[in-house]
Amino acid sequence: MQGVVWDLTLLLCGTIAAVFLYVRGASRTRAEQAEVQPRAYRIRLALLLVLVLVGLPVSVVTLAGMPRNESGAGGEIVTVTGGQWYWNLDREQVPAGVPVEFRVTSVDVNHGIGLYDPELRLLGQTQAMPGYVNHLRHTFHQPGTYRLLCLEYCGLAHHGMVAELTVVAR
Ligand SMILES: [Cu+2]
Repeated sequence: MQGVVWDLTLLLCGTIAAVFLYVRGASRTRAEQAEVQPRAYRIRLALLLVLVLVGLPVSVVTLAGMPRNESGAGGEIVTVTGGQWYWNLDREQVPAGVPVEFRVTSVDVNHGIGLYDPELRLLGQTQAMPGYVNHLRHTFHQPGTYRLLCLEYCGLAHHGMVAELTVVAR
């Protein structure tokens, strides 16, 4: 998937660069505004239609697969405290098949906590903020070693903020 996104990014960057070069070349020839305006408005309308017709389905399809917070109450509770530069979990194991509620806070600056599966796919995220407790709920369906990584740059050793959580079969 990331390869496709990279190819699309290159294609779009190339298209934008080509448009810039075309506009730069075309700017050397002079024309009256009233003469070129209707055509420019037609192009603008066509681009808007393309954005709506392409952007809307792409948004619907891609957002459906995005991780989101589960709702509900009950289940296992994991208290997570972030600090420069560590995650402190009050337990290291949770059972599979049960909703888990992460209660997340920070002792110093804002951190972002990302919950990753064993293949490092993002399952959910929330902010770790001093003075607040944010809630992230997730039900683990597969046993394994999951990771919690900081998602918000918080200083020199931000990259080292990695904690592991073991999900065990019930
Ligand atoms: Cu960080």
